Formats: sequence, C-alpha cells, structure tokens
Amino acid sequence: MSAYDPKKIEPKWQKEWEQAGLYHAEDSSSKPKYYTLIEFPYPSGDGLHVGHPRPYIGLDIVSRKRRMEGFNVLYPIGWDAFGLPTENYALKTGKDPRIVTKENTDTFRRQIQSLGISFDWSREINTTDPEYYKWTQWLFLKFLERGLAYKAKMPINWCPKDKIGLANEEVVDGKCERCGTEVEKRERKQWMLAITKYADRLADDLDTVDYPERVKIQQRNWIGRSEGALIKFDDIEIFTTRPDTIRGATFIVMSGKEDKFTGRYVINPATREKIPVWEAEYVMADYGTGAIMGVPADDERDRIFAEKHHLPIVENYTKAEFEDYGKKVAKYKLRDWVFSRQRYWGEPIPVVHCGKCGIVPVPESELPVKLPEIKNYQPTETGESPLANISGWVNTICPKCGGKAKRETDVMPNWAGSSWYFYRYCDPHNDKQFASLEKLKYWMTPVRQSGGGVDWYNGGMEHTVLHLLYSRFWNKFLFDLGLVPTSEPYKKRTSHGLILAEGGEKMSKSKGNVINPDSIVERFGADTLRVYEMFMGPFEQAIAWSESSLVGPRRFLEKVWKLAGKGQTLNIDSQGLTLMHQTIKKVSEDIEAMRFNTAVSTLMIFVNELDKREEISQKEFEILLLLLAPFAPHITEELWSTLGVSQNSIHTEKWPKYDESKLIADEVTIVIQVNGKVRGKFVASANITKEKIIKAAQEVPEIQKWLVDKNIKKSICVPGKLVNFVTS
Ligand code: ANZ
Ligand code: ZN
Repeated sequence: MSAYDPKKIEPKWQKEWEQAGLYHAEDSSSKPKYYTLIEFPYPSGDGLHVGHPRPYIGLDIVSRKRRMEGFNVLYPIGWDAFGLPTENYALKTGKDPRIVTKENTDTFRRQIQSLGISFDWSREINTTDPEYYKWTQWLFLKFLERGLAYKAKMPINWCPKDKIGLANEEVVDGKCERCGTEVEKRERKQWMLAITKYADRLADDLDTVDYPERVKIQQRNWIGRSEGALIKFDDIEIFTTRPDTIRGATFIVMSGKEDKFTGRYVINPATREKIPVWEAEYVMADYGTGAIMGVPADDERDRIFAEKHHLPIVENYTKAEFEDYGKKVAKYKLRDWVFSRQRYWGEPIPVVHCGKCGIVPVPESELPVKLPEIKNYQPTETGESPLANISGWVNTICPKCGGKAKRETDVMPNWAGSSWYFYRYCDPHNDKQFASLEKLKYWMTPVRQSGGGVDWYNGGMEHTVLHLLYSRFWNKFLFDLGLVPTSEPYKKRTSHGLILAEGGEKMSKSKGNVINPDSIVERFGADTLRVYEMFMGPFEQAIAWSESSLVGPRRFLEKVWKLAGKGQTLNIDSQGLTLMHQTIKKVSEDIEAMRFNTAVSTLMIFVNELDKREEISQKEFEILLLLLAPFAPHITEELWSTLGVSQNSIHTEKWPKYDESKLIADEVTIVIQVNGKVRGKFVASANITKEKIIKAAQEVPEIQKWLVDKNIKKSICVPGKLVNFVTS
C-alpha cells in the first residue's frame, strides 16, 4: 500500500465533491432541513489565519454529521466586505476598494476551499455586490416607511483620527475600538434606527432561545431595563427605582457639566419640605429623565455628593409604599442605533433631500443606489462623507416633484449587511425580493423542535451586543411586517474560543505572529490541520497554537491509513464489539456538545486498539471511517472508495448507530501481576467473582512459573481489571 500523501488525495476529492454538488442544499426535499451558520468573514488583506477555520471546522463536523443522519443541510458562506480596513487600504494605495475586495475574497475562497469544508458555494454572497446591497437599501427603506429610521441631531462619538462617527458599541473605555484614539463628542445630524422600540421584546424573548447563559446576561445588561417610577418635584420630573425612599430625599440633582447649585428650590411631595436643586455630572443626561432625587441615606453616590456639598442627610425616615408614587415605568440603557457613517465604502443610504419635499426615499425601481467609482476616498475635514465631493453623483432629481435635489451622502455602518445575510442564503439569486417567504419558511421554521430560525449559529463572543443584537432587532421588525417567518432569527447559538499565537498573545499582523493555514496544509495536509484544531483543546476556550503538536494528529491519520493494509477477519470479539459501540456513542454525543477534542481522543483510542491487532474486521474499519469522516473528510473518502462496500461518497452514507445492549462488556481482560509486576493476562466473563479470578489466574500457564515453590501470602483483586499475587 502506498504512503499517506494528503497532497495527492485532498485536491482530488475537493474537485470531485464540487463537481458532484455534494454539499448543495436543496430548496425542497423529503428530508428534514437543517440550517448551520457561521459568521461570514471580513475578507481582510492579511488573508486567512489559522484562527478563522476553527468555527468553520466545528460546524462543518456538525453539518456533515447531520447529512449522514439524513438531513437536508444548508451550510453557506459569504463575505462581509464593506468597512474601514478595505477603505483605509484603498486610501493608502489608491486602489479601488472593489478590486481590493475581489483580490481578498479570491484569496479567502481559495484558502477555505483547501480545507475541505462542506460549504454550499453556489450560495456564496458578498455584501458589497450591488445585487446584494440593493436589498440592504430596500430593507432600510422599510424602516424609513415605518418611522423606525429617522434623522436626529445627536451628540455622536467622533474619532478624530479615523474621522468617523462611532456607534456606542464601537467605543471601548472612551476610546475608538479601531485605533484607540480618545473619542470626542460632536453634534451632527445622523440617521438613527429605533432599536429601543424593541427593547422589551429583545430582552424577554431571550427566554425562548438556546444561547449560552453568559450571552443572554450580556444582552440583558446591554438593554439594561429598570422598573421604577416617575415622580414630580414641582415641575421637575425624576426617575427612581426606589420610590419607597422618597422621605429621605433631601435634594434634587439634574444632569450638568459640573457640581453647582442652581439657586432653585422645589417641594418634596412626600414631606412637603423645601429642597435645593443641584446640577452634577454623575447624573446622565440621556437616562431616565436626566434628573434624580438625592437620597443620601440609602444611595452611595448621593451620600458622597451630600457630604461634599454639606447637604442634609436624614438617616431615619419612614419608607413609603411603592404604589403611592406614580405608576410603574421602565427605563432602558439601550440607545437608538446611530446608523450613518461619513465614509465611502458602505451602502449609500437611499434617500434624496429635496428643498420642497424634504427627505424622499429613492423608489424601489431605482435601487440599488450604486456607489460611484471615485479616485479620492479621503474623508473630509468637515465630517462629511467623501461622497459629498462627487457633485455629479450628489446632484439629482427629486423622485417626487422632479425638481433639483441632493443625494444623501452618508453610508450605512458595516453592521447593516450582516443584519440580514442569513435570509439571503436561503434564496441568494432572487432578483425580485431579498428572499422569498416560501424559501425562508422552508429553511427557518422548525421541522422537529419548537422555535424557529437558523438551527445552529456559531460565532464570536465579541459580537454579543453588536451583530447578534442588531440582527435580532431586524428580524423582529421584519417579522412584524410579515416578511420573515420566525420571531427569533437563531434557535441555538454557540461560541468558539480564539486561537492565539504560540506565546499566548493575540495573533496580529503588527506583531508578526500570524500563522497562515497555507503552509500547514502544504506540510501536513488539510485533514491534519482540521483534526489538530479540533483536538487542541475545548472548543469554547481560547488556546495557543503549537506547531510541534501537529505531528500527533498527522501520525494518527497515518495509523488510520495503515489499518487499511491489515489482515481482515470476519469476527469481532466481544471486547472489540463493546469498544466499537462505546466509540459510536461517545463520538456522537461529543459532537452534539461540541466536545470535539474528546471525540478525537476517543477515535485515537479506537485506532490504537485496532492497530495492536493482527487482523481487524471490515465492520470495525467501516465504523471508524464513518465516525472520522466529519473530522477528516479526505482521507476517509479515499479509504472508503478503496473498501468497495459502496459506490457512494462516505459523506452521504448513514451515520452509525450504537446498540445499547453492547455498551457494557460481557467479557473483560484481567491483568495478572506477581509482586506488582505484570506477568500475564486472561479473558473472563465480565461478572466473574473475586474468588473465581484468583483461582483462574493461578491456572494461567505463563503464570505458573512465577508461583512455583512460592507461598501466596496475599491476593489483591480489582474485579474486572486486575489481580496481584504477593508471594514470600
Ligand atoms: C432614589 C434612590 C434611592 C435610587 C436609593 C437608588 C437607590 P438603574 O437601576 O440603573 O435604573 N438615576 C436615575 N436616573 C439617573 C440618571 N439619569 N443618571 C444617574 N442616575 C440616575 O438605577 C436607577 C437609579 O439610579 C434611580 O433610583 C436613581 O437613583 C438613579 F436608595 O432614586 B434612585
Ligand atoms: Zn421634491
């Protein structure tokens, strides 16, 4: 038999699978459907690094197992390609961002395809494709039509270095998430999306989905719902979650830039006392009513403020009944979503400004509003988009009155295209609709379990309050319009850990520690890379790359390869049978729980056991290949094709089932020691008693020489495993 050579077999099978359309999802089928989704990548100029494929391989294993279980599986991929890195690169090099995007996606596609992931490439999408962003613009117009997209003068987060307005979510500790520059506040008219209208449902409906608990907690905290009361102190209305403390309120504080007494007094409606009105920075302008009652006895910040400014503190006062003050209201930390960016490489917001008619939506028949091809991407100092300089594009005709009008020059944030991409995969070539309801119903509504949406969505923890919340919001809005079939977009969400560089640092181009999968595939093969990435540690945890550890998985696959050349027997002994069924059970369950690392080690144990034998049965070898197929699709396909049991691809064969009655061994091997040293072994029935073990072990021929002329002082027995004779 020839040596294992992944370079020979991997490209061959990849080509064959693609030609046969093996992973193409059918839009209707007698099989139940299953929709697996990974977060589509941003095609950066650095190319793929070894961290990218970790989630792709994880869900590839799930997808492949589902196909073998008889599901019609949709496992798609595309490119989330608008955004700053490409624009900044275009700025630096003078290259058209379209060309840059094309080059980058070509590289990413080639690299991902070399890993043998079972994506349905016929459904590939790209958010920068006008045929795609036409529908992003169309969906925006729906928000506008329903009054959920609006323009407002907002103090926005402004990054003076990137010269761009940032969403709250893009500001980390007061600094720009992209470049680390201190963020400034600027007033500007911005497009907003009214996500706060959905705050309650976004929080409540978390109870209906299968997400990791910490993801739910993070989303709930981000939404930040508090139940409290609005109470009027004369004409000043305050928000409190503790109306029962009103008798302890000795001052009012309104939001302001510095601590200062306003000179005013108001009456506390509970005590009828005159209390002073102050201003301070610790009261946020855009939370609650922007004013609070100061209760220094019960609130820490109020106490500090009172002590600093010598305001009265009433320690013992009678608590009021909650019900006495006002009706209950809910306040939220969540803010409406700043939905415009003053940059070039994004979806143009499809409206025009007309002197007579005001804001006029671009008619559907004129979509997409295409980005003009321009030479200069430089953002303007005034904070306007580079599009504002393209007078031929900006000046247009009002669709309503036919008069002169100007196009909106803001573009959408790069969260727009990813807020709905999972619908487009269901119907990627539709030129009449963003996706037909019929196809969405097929792919997104439940077949077997309750709840609907994408069956299994895996992505990074860093997207919990950004993409994951935004897309839930879009989904709820579109659900209310009857355009999508489920009230939640994703039924189940899981997360993977990052792959770090060898030293445990984050991989980054600037640190020069990025590992490119190409060189790994070249030296070890894609199957080894796949098995290694699944074996390296628990899937949800971050873990450092280790080049030297790749040989383990490679040797494991070589062993599998060599098993094909072993002598064959028709019989499986009872212990072999037990191990086989235990392996099926463990690997099946581990995949469902994303315990890919222990699934691989279970397969390794199985292989080591088979490797020890002179002969193995065809059945055991078949089962091994079937269980290994999702992890190492090429080597298993190659060996399967030479077995001659079937003409089909291994990836369309049935996933093995275990037999409950075979899980417990009816025979065991008992090791015999004399004075602590292993001297032999024998096979016995699994329920053999201690007494019988001791007796039978002494009769084993190779043991007798160790016991001749010796007195057995003591026999130590571990039932089912071992017996040790201590002699004098
Ligand atoms: C009186 C009081 C007594 C309060 C007490 C708390 C404890 P959460 O849970 O975050 O909603 N508050 C209201 N509006 C505020 C604003 N714009 N900026 C800063 N603080 C504000 O907190 C609600 C509580 O935070 C409110 O209840 C109010 O203080 C304060 F023993 O009122 B409390
Ligand atoms: Zn007009």
